[in-house]
Amino acid sequence: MSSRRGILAALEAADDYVSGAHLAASLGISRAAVWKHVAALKHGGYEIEGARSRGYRLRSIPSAFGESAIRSRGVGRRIGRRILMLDVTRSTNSDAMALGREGEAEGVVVLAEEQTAGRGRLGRSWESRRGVNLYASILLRPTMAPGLAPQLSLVAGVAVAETVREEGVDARIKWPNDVVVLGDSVRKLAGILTEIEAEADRVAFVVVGIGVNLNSDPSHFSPELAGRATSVRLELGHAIDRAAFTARLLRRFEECFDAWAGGGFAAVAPRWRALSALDGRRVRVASPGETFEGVCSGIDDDGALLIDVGPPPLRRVLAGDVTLRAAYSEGAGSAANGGNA
Ligand code: BT5
Repeated sequence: MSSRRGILAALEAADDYVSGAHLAASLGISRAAVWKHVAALKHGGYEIEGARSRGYRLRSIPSAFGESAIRSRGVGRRIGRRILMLDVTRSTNSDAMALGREGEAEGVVVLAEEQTAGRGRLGRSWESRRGVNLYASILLRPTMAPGLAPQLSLVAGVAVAETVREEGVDARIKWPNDVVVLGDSVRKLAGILTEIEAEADRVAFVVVGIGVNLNSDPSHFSPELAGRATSVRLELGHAIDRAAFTARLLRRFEECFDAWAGGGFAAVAPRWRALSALDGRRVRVASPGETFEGVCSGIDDDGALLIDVGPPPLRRVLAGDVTLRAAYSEGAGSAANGGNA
């Protein structure tokens, strides 16, 4: 048995802490080597607590996260008809775009344990810690004009937020594509990146990329994200089964996507509005070429953000970033203070 498996076996057999000295002696290795193996196990998704005077305690083992584990929880007929599980990749969105170019049919889902170049919008990056979260990209072939692609980010936002809420987290949607938890600050739980391949007036295919922080703990986030990111586990205090979550998310996404395909964004907009994090709030909008402030008045039936800037009419924003002007606990917007949307 390798030292690493020996450590794991000893931790699994014990109900309580096992001292580093005991592990080292029983395996004939140094305490520093024990520490290194424990670090590697944690990297692989094992939750191991370390207490200086007591040693190590195994809290949970990584649950199986792969095609069969997801499929056994039930996925829909189309989204997830093929699931490609990668260990490490640069970006699942890039992989799904490549599959789209190769002619792959709608509904393939690319997943990865880790992304080394996970992408956000506008050249931003998505921190993609190994083994703990969800990184998924869905290939779609809707018949639509290229200009409607941003609506699919909104549709995915509804699917993600509703699935996270099912777990018991009061998640909300921050236009256009963030799923957040509101408290003293706005903490981002998930992000969505929709990319398209289009000819002049017709979309060839769309990739909806979804990153959800499921089991990250604070030490997994870079200093820049401290206080600005959270995970389902951090909100609930217990680990999330990634395969079960993924299956539920794919089913819900399929249902939302079908509603959108049949009735346009108007068919999904009420669900989006019920979860909006911004309504009634003073916000700053940075849209291409211009930055301005106003009070958020919700979204239009085509997905445009509506901003009250004083004199009518409301401004319609089709692309950009929005930041809250006041700490969330201040002010009194309709969605604030744990409203029960
Ligand atoms: C997004 O962009 O939020 C879209 C993120 C999409 C990620 C998925 S993962 C699967 C698929 N493959 C990819 O390569 N991408 C997709 P944006 O709105 O631009 O937000 C990016 C910003 O979010 C960053 O600049 C950080 O401030 C913050 N951020 C980065 N990683 C984060 C994380 N893990 N959790 C919370 N916030 C994060």
